[in-house]
Amino acid sequence: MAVTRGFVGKRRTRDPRLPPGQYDARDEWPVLHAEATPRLDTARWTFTISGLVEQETTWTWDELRALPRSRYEGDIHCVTTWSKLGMTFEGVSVDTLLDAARPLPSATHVLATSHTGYTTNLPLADVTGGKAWVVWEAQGHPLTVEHGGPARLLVPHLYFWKSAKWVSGLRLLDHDEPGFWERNGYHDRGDPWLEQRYQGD
Ligand SMILES: Nc1nc2c(c(=O)[nH]1)N[C@H]1C(S)=C(S)[C@@H](COP(=O)(O)O)O[C@H]1N2
Ligand SMILES: [Mo]
Repeated sequence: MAVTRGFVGKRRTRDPRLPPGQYDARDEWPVLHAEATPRLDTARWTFTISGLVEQETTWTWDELRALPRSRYEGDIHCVTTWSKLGMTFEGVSVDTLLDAARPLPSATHVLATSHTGYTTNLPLADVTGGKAWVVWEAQGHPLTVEHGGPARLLVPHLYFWKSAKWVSGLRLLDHDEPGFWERNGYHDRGDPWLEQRYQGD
């Protein structure tokens, strides 16, 4: 019956928000990390922007949370093929942090670091212009420790391994320096719409 076929066809339509090769994880939010989950005390937690900046700057937990808030509403995409659509994160825009530290003209890349030693590299252009955040809330609740709490980097237009959990800072560099997964075969940039999963993609 035509009506039934139409209905089935519609149900099988791929959500246009899903990049190629990705599926919608719906109610599930997988937890993925390489290292042991750390226990970080917000009383001693800091976030530092260092390297090629006019003013190396460190924020305490309270100082970070006193900055103007910024929200991301949208999708995230893990290279292991799950995506989550319509997520809400809150924190501070990386632009606000860089405005304080003032990158030197020679800065072209950043290396994001974590309190655990995890690293990931990004072109400076991928963390400026409203494309990246340091977030401490997800779905209206404080970020859980499994998902990187107290705070993580969020760079949602790239595969999620760029969103360093337990983030400790950004180091500005005049060259690209591969991070943890990038040294282990993942792509340097990781654009999910171009399926930049592995080196050479
Ligand atoms: N510190 C740290 N951050 C990390 C990782 C990691 O191993 N260590 N893995 C990345 C990868 S591959 C993914 S998919 C996401 C997973 O975040 P989630 O556990 O909140 O879903 O964290 C990213 N950030
Ligand atoms: Mo991932």
